[in-house]
Amino acid sequence: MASETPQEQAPTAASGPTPAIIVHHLNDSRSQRILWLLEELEVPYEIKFYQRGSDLLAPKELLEVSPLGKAPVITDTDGNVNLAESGAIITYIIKKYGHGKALPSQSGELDDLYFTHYCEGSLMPLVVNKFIFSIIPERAPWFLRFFLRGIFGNLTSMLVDPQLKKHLDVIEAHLGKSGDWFAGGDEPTSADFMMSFALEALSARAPANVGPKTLEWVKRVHERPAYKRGLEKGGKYAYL
Ligand SMILES: N[C@@H](CCC(=O)N[C@@H](CS)C(=O)NCC(=O)O)C(=O)O
Repeated sequence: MASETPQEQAPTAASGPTPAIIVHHLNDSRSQRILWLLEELEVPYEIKFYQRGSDLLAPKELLEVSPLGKAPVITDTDGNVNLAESGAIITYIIKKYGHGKALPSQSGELDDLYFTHYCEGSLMPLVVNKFIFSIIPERAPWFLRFFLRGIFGNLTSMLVDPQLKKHLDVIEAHLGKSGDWFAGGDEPTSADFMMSFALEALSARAPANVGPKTLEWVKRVHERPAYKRGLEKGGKYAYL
């Protein structure tokens, strides 16, 4: 959700010129995508850190910058904008601050568009369900765990895993054709920044159906100097 009144000018990470952009960064979250993007584009930024609670939810302070209280959110002090939703943020930053970087070639435009939207629209709901279904039994009172493991295990294997396998096969086949990046070419584009969180999480926590090309792609992302800088500034990250 976008608004035009930033709540807070936060202190923190970057050096150099005074950054216009503040990244509201939740640990182990999709906001890692934004740090990677900003490092690739060499756009100065500051980070305001938020820590998940023991319930894994974001702290209520995030509600001060975005009504849904989810990460990522950016504040762009040049324009007094608060913007949530990683796809929107990535498109906004590339357009306003990219100076022509991170754009696909003409032949990659459709793939870039597709995977930029596919990630949150179709893939992430499955990833989130898989992780939530595995967490629920472990957080239940001990005497319910055995039964809940059975129920949620069945739900996962009947409803989530077959779908997820289909998606991972499509992704693997796509990377087999596109080469290093989702939209082809020599440099990551919007599609790659979006896909990073989903494929990192699956490779780290549920690698069973993640194909070799997809694992290579995740490795390629992690080897980027810009990715490493974002990681260093963002702090501990669970999905490496
Ligand atoms: N579709 C949104 C999803 C935002 C979202 O669910 N973020 C998670 C972190 S990965 C979050 O804030 N979780 C904490 C919570 O729900 O309290 C996006 O791409 O930005």
